[in-house]
Amino acid sequence: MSKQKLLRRSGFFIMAALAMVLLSGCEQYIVLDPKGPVAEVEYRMIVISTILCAIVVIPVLAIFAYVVYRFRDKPGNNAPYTPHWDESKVLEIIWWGVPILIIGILGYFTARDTFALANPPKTEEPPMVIQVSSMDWKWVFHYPDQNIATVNEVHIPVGKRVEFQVTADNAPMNSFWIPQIVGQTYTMPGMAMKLGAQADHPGQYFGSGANFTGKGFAHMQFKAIAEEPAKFEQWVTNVKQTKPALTRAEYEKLYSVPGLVDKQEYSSYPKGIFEERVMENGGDNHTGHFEHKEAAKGEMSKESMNK
Ligand SMILES: [Cu+2]
Repeated sequence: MSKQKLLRRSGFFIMAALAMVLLSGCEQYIVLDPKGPVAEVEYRMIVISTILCAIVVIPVLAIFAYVVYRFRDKPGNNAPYTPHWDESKVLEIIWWGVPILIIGILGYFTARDTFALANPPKTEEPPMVIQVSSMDWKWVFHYPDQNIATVNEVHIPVGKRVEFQVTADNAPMNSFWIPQIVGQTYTMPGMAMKLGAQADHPGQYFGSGANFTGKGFAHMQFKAIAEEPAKFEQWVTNVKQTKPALTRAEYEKLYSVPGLVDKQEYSSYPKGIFEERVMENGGDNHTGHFEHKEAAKGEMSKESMNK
């Protein structure tokens, strides 16, 4: 194959791949299809940063293509050869000014949204708390207000603020992620982190661990089911009436025996076991809801950590 043919052919493949990505729509890219206010802010950040990057990337690629074509070595090419220039005020201002401006804008939006999501506005109604433990290789959800628990499936009421408190139990660090509802937060043994979430549309959403944790990692997916508050309450009542209780012995088995389990629902669970496990594993609590273990404070004070 001649060089030109090869070039043309590879160009064709690149264009085809690009077209496939652009034309296939957003439905299969769930991060581009937010279903709640938190995911919407995150989606906006993706769009803003993509546009800002495009301001640099598109002209650079276009100039690159032009330079390669215009100044290629070819008999009879009369492109001027002027190697002895070193400074152009105009060009220097452009290629320092544009990136500085872009980083400034990007930094502003990133800082604004990150802080806004880390400290969500105080609402009159306290958020509903769901405590999440990642284990090898399953997700365990505790609902302290309802006193029920689920494994590998989480239910949340639509239109209500939910506070997820996340930790890893007897397992490596993982990352809790429901792309259409809330971005990732790391789950760590002995450490409780919190993140605010809300679903505005009923539906079943894909949830997953986004951090490699070993053999069963690929199966650590769960369904997040967002339903109208009345239906949510109905589900809670149903679980309370028809499902078995999660005993302490069974809970210990969940975190101490690595393996995959099916979806489970439990009418109750050992009260306070989430807090207890965080304390036992190190007691580094960032939720601001239960006490920080004295010994675990280290160099950070409780006040500074809860902020
Ligand atoms: Cu910490």
